[in-house]
Amino acid sequence: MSDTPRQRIFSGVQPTGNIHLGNYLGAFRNWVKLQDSFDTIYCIVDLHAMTADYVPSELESARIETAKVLLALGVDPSCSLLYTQSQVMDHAELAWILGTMTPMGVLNRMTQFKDKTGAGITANLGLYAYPVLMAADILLYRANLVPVGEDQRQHIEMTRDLAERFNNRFGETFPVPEGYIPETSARVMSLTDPTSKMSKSDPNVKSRILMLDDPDVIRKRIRSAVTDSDPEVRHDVEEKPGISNLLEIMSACTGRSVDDLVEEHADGGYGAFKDAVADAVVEELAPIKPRYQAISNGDVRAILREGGERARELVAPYTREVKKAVGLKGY
Ligand code: AQP
Repeated sequence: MSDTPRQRIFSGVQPTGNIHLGNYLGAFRNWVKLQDSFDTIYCIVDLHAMTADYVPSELESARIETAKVLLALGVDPSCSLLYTQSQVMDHAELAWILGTMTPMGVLNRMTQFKDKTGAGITANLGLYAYPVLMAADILLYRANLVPVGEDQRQHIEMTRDLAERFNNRFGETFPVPEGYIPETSARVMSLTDPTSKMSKSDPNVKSRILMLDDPDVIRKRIRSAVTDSDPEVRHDVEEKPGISNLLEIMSACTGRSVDDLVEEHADGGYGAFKDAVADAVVEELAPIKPRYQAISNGDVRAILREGGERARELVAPYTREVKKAVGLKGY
């Protein structure tokens, strides 16, 4: 047996609504896959969720619900650390330290901030500094790999940059982490507007498929997915974004290549193709609901409570070391 420590993985999810197919294919499927071979830490990032409008009394049920779905997807608390961000306020402490090293020009280039404020979310300091808190989440645990969807690529780049800045200025402290982004379905698009990403905050519920949707709802959503008037099934993101999105979803759910699927469905018409996509999604999501129904809220609370305790113990020496390095009291 090798004594080399396992590489560490960190990733997070906001408790801001129902988990959808984009979250699952872009990130959470990898969370589950990677937990056998890595030291995996998964966090429900409720401090991030406060950057948009929210109702305080609903935050606890949102945390529980998000954790329950993650457990149903296969996140296993016996091998992964699962907890909520506000249990470990070291996240916010490190974010402050990293914030003092983050140039405004870098934050001004972040596209998520522009997208969210463009969509009507009030621009507050927390939302502007969101990528700094995300960098702190990852660096706090000295993670090596971060499984996320394509939309987080820019934030990972910024995290790498901050790790290097910190190491150059205060001495070698953080590994420079890498994003772990899937090749297919890294950016699952909306079913009603295939030029925008599938998103929890889209007011149109028909734009997404949720983890706990019944098969008939999934079929209805896919049948009504926006496509185009040319009947050929072909992968062409510019000309046929809707069909390309469905091809990628089907490829991710079946493990078959997009080329293979195009060959099979090219001339069969959109109706038959959409039915085949729906079958693949229904099959992929089938085990989730029964597992979800078997988990009690009490079990989830106990898992998060224990996860938070373990996370606090894990980061305490790291935080001391960082504070000492930057000249703060680390004792
Ligand atoms: N459409 C997507 N395709 C692939 N991956 C996606 N992710 C999100 N949307 C897609 C990935 O899911 C993980 C968790 O995301 P999050 O909960 O932190 O929030 P988000 O990225 O803000 O997700 P949403 O659904 O898009 O929420 P809103 O509407 O609030 O912006 C991340 O790894 C993300 O990359």
